[in-house]
Amino acid sequence: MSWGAGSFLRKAHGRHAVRSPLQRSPSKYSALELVRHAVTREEWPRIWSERQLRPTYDVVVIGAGVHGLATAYYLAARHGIRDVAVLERSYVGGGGSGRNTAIIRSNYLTPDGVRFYKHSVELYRSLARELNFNVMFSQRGHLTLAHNDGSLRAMRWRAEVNKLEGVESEVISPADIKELAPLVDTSASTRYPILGALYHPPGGIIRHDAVNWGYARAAHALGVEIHQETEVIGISVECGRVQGVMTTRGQISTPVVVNATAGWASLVAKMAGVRLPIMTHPLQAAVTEPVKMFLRTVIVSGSLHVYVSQTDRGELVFGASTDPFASYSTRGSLEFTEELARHVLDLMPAIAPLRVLRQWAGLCDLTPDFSPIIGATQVQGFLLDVGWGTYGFKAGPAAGEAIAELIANGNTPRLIAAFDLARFAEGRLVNERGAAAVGH
Ligand code: PYC
Repeated sequence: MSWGAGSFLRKAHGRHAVRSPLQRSPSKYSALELVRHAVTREEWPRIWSERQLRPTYDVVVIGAGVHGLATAYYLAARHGIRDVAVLERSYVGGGGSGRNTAIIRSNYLTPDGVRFYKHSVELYRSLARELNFNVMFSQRGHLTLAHNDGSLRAMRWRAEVNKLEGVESEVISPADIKELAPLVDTSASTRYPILGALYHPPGGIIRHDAVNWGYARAAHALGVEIHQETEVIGISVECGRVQGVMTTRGQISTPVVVNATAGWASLVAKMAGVRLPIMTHPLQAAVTEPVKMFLRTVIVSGSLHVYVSQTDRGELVFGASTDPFASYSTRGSLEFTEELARHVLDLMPAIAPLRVLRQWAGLCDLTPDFSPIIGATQVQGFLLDVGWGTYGFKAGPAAGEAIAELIANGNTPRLIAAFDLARFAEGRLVNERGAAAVGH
């Protein structure tokens, strides 16, 4: 879909030609610099700084999570569009981007989904180099366990689609699982015997805060402004075109607004008069005390509603299914911890002595087909990068890159064409429910 951004861009580039560019190199992170700072005791510069909120920008991005920051970074880095403000009601990475369980994978079910997440994994692979920021991406393999014939069938299907799209995935036996994850109980006598698993070697974990900070630092160095504690409370639209946003710190006029929020996506869209088929549910997670490394792969059990990985610091990070009611609450619950412990111990009885340190919740915007809504809307200049459900963090780089391209060129990139808002009215659903880590 084309939405006429080309004309906006010609204007924007003209203005950039006369404006002095804010671009400057961020301080380089290298072994040499580390030694120099140790010797000189010179302080490291802040990775981004506050700037005065201005009354106009070429592009306003709502949400300073991985999606919003990646969009701003790619706009500046790939398209030279630097007059960009990222507005955040709380702090950088304070929403889903700092609350997820940091699992990266591309073993989806639909060809559109697999292609999209495959590209996102590729961008994640080169992100540390691109941003000069250690995002600690560790492709340590990802196992989705099957406890019944139906799950095994779905995994064979996913493996075939993955292979056709060039993504490494295969169904493996309980004996192979035992080799990859010795503490998982693969015996036939366990309560929910494991029949096999979908093994996805490129899957893994990342340090999610580092991804947010790395994008923020790189975008800021290119001239992008990041405004924390700046909540959007209104979006003005005239004659079908976006005109600007009202914030808790004043009004901004702009021809392009990107809704890159999670948890509040439908409420933000409503400000522009755009209705979204989204229900918001909390998703809880927890982390244990650190222990010596014993679990290399990421383990997911949809039937037991649990996924677990071990960080490089040694903590186990757990998650479950979304809470069974719509809510904007980010509080943890005792029920969650009890259920989680029960299911985790069904899988790995040996970890019973481990203590939980912390639990928290994030918000997931669930669409009817468990695929995102990304692209243009009926309001010219109002773009969506929303509805990621429980898949949002994995998608950030590819979504940000695609939205930046849409803004710069005015055409919807092929990679996101299937995820348009119109599909719900036109019956073109992209059903990714079967690729969910756990039930919803
Ligand atoms: O889809 O891999 C996933 C996932 C993990 C946690 C929430 N979703």
